[in-house]
Amino acid sequence: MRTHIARRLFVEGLENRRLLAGDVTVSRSGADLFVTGDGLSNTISIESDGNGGVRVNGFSDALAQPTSINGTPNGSFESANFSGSVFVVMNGGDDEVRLTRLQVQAASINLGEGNDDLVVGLQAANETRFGDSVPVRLSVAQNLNIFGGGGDDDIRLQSVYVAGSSVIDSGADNDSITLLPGVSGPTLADTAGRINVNGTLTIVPGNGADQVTAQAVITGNNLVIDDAGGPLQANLTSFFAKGSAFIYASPQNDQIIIKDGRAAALMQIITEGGDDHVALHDTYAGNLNINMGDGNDRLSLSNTRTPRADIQLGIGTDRMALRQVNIDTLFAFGNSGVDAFDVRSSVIGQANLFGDSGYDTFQTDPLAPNSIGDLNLYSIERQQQV
Ligand SMILES: [Ca+2]
Ligand SMILES: [Ca+2]
Ligand SMILES: [Ca+2]
Repeated sequence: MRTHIARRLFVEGLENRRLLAGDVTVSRSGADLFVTGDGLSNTISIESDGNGGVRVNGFSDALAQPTSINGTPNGSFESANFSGSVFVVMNGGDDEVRLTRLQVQAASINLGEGNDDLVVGLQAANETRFGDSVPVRLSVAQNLNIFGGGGDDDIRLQSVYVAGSSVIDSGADNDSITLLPGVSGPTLADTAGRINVNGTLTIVPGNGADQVTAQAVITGNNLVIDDAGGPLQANLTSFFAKGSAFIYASPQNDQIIIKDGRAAALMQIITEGGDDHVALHDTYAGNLNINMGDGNDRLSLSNTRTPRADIQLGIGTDRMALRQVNIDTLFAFGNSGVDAFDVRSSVIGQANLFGDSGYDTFQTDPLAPNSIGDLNLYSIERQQQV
């Protein structure tokens, strides 16, 4: 039995060495481009030919094995006058894919199983794995959809414009989804560099320990992050959702850090169970709704403004810290467990704080006084000046 398995592995080993980076089938059908990888680890770039056409290049992988394009090792597929849609299915293997320097109708990229890497739009300047062509902004006239499938996927968008909506679903396992502005400017004011989705941007990090990093992202409608399971780490800097922002974490220990975030309508953050940490800095929401779920949670809001905040700290030993916030109407509910409500340098029209069961504390600092028009404390056993 053992020799049988050993022989089979040996034969597969030879096969893999010969065809390690596999073959990618590329074809043009009408206006559209179809790219299909095989079960091996393919490395390709899909980009402009610089002359109104499209080009797909194969590259050697990290083990110097060439990726064939339609049977030619490190070959190239070119097609003139391209402005249609791009459909990419990479299948199994650890694929490395880049889509850049194009204006397309719609784009759909399915990375399949394996630990895949995807770069959309601009790439970091020091990357050489896709050759030395200059990557630039990607424009999509309709929808951009990305599926990571199983495996630890690394999905990076940089300087991308989508006139429709976009779904980024990284599937199971430990994925990293990164949305960054162009190298020229790290802010929303950089209209050429930022990520701009005119409809709704939905990010689904799937099961596993996932990281979502976003900077300079603007959505014409909603920004949605909906994690299925496993701890979520989300760092969101300088985003503007012209609709609402919905951030749903998992029953594990999640961390959500927002700096300079803006949601015109509702910003809703639900972290479910686990010991979660949520921090909002320099942020505005038309309506702020935070539910920390059960577990020992920490919530901090600083320099944050909203007409109305509804906060649920859930069961457990929770801490809510407010610094220099401006809230017209605040409701915060501690639920059972020993909770602390720490409020400093804040302007609040009406603050309603419910301790519920447990020995709860309302903390203030005379050196950082608040202006609270109407303070209502319920089931809070202790008021403390720190
Ligand atoms: Ca593949
Ligand atoms: Ca794959
Ligand atoms: Ca995945």
